[in-house]
Amino acid sequence: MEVAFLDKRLEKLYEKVKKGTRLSKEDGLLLFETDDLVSVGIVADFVRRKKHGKKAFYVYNQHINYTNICKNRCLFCAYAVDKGDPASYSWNMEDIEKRLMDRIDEPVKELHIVGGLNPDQDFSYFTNLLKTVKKIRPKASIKAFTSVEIDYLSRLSGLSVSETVAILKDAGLDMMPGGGAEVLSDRVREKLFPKKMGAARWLAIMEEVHMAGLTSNATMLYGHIETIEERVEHLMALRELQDRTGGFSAFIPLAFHSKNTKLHHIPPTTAFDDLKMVAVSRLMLDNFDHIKAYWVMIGEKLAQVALAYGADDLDGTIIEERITHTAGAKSAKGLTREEMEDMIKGAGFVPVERDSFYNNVHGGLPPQSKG
Ligand code: V47
Ligand code: SF4
Repeated sequence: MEVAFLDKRLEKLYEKVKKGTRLSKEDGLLLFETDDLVSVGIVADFVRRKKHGKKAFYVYNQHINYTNICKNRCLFCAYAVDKGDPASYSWNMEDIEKRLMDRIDEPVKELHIVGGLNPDQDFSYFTNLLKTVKKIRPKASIKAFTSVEIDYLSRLSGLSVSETVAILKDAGLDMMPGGGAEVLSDRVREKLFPKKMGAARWLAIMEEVHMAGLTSNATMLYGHIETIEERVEHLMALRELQDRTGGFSAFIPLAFHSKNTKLHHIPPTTAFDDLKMVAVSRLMLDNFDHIKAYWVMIGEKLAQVALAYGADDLDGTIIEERITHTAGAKSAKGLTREEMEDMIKGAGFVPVERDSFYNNVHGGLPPQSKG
């Protein structure tokens, strides 16, 4: 089918995409620069439909943020506080058990567990945490600890990354979330997260994690001080690593929320930019299976639209999201399975409830036919 694009430069790019030719850095820059969002969306939707047809995935999940004490204190983070702050908390195993038991009657398939770097928690805290969760929820997968936490744990234990991962796997770790990457740029790091690991280390840890047999996601925090070029370089660095390891599962663009952060002067991202980010990610990350539209950050309604701009996954039901809501997110704190499915159907797609590894948890049947 012939498509007339407003920005004629995108026609050539569409031809490349149809032939399966990898997009270059210049293509990435053009995709971000152009105002012709609809055409970018058409190209991204072509790829999305080729990979997933009308399927749109979601997971029934629960978040556990075990502590908000963090020694890194990144400037964009509203969630972390210092030790001794009246708002600080750190959950012990009884607290974790209680959180899990509060929702034990729900069909949770994935536990998403991340927290700050709290110097009072030793290595055994993390293995106990995994074992506690596995004991209470043996059938759910544990997606836990970002690259930043793995790096920290390897230092705490004095073991290599692969040895650390092997111990965590033994204790119940199934896969890793994609946080902590922020923008893979030393310039941005120096300005916004000087105490946290930089691009080279984030990528090196991910590579070792993949080599040790765990899969992970990847993210990019956008909408603050990063340039378009830095966004493209970030996507290309992920693509290059994925070529070598194949260990990334999904990519999640994270829209910056500035409320209660040191960067509160930065306005929210626009719907235009949010859709652009999803679509360009879909196009540049040709070797990633999944692109998530994280409804918590871009809102439920825009997440529906994002399904037609390259996204194939809306993440999860959640309920207790803290990181983005502390920074001013206006989205719900959680959604029911029915709400998730209505969102997807309302956007013209077919909901697939998945586990952490994108298996259909209903074995190919829609959930309502399983009673
Ligand atoms: O690492 C911190 C980011 C991440 C803010 O892998 C902020 O499935 C916006 O990584 N505004 C945590 N973002 C969230 C995350 C994630 C979420 C959903 C799914 C998955 C997955 C991963 O949130 C942090 C940081 O990059 N973040 N502060 C803020 N103010
Ligand atoms: Fe700590 Fe993560 Fe917040 Fe940075 S983003 S301050 S590492 S919790």
